[in-house]
Amino acid sequence: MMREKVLQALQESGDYLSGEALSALLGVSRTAVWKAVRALRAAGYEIESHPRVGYRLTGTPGAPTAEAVRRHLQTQQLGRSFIYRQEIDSTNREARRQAEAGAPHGLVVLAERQTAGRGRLTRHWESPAGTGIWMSLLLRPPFSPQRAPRLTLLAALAVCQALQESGVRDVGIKWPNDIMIRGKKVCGILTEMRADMDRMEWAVVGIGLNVGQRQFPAELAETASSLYLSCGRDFDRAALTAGILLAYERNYEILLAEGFAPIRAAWKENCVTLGRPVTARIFEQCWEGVAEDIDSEGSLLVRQADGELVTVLAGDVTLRIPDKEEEKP
Ligand code: BTX
Repeated sequence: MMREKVLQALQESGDYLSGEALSALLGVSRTAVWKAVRALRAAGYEIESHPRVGYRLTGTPGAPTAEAVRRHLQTQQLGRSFIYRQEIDSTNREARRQAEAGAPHGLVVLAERQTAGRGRLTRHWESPAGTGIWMSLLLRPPFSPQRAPRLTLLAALAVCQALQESGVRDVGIKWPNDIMIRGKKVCGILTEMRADMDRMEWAVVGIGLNVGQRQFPAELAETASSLYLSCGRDFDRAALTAGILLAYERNYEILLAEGFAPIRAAWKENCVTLGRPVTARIFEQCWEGVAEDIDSEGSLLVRQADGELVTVLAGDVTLRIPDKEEEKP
């Protein structure tokens, strides 16, 4: 359908596309392009148009704008301050800037598109417009920086719970910070902080969840997935954002009131890593064995072939879980 083709071209471009370029690309008249744009707008897509420069996609139905998220929000604090941007370098960077400028605990920064979305170790995080939830939570936790990995585990658990509550099946956590559906990554988490020896000044928990992507760039096609590709349907990103924030706040309150034990138990129930052979690599170091447990700091305990139990800290570790076939002797 012409509507879908115009939408895809605008999504892929992420910038202005002239009516002329669109009509040449799709092999139809400019009137046909304009009609498709009008139909998309009627269906809730926001498309800016300017004489000479052309069309640009600025919003999609179910976009997690501040107003849309507020309609679903049931939290006390998390997301009550909310910054929504069409485009940003990275929501983590913006949340850090806000934190340094004194923004309160609970601020959420969310962008429709990131131009410099980041994973760990400055890896690139693919964040196109109209398809994902790219957001960062600003927290001012009353505990020491050694406890920071817990904030990442909380986020993984919150995303998992919110997805399950939205009817998503087969979702699990790959230690420490990936959410997987049937072996493919749908969400990544990046936690950063400023702290002195015994107190965290702020922590920023960045969550990148693939929701509506119909396809991924070739280099990610094997490893990444979206909710649409895994479940075969669209999700309301605003409702999902509010669901994740509610789940995070609940877990955070449990952590403060009861400690890590109940979080650890819930986390373990949702983990796909435990009980499986893993290779954990961090820079030059490498451990191989069976993932046995996580400890009270959220570190992974790996039982090596010689029987020794090693503790692998979260952070920049890369964890490989061999495919089922590879596990066979
Ligand atoms: P990570 O280092 O575990 O994963 C990064 C790797 O994941 C990349 O090297 C690439 O192979 C793959 N990848 C890149 N983009 C995607 C994607 N959209 N879906 C699946 N796989 C992908 C994970 O780091 C942490 C990601 C956090 C992203 C959020 S988005 C909001 C916030 N702002 C920001 O800049 N980062 C966080």
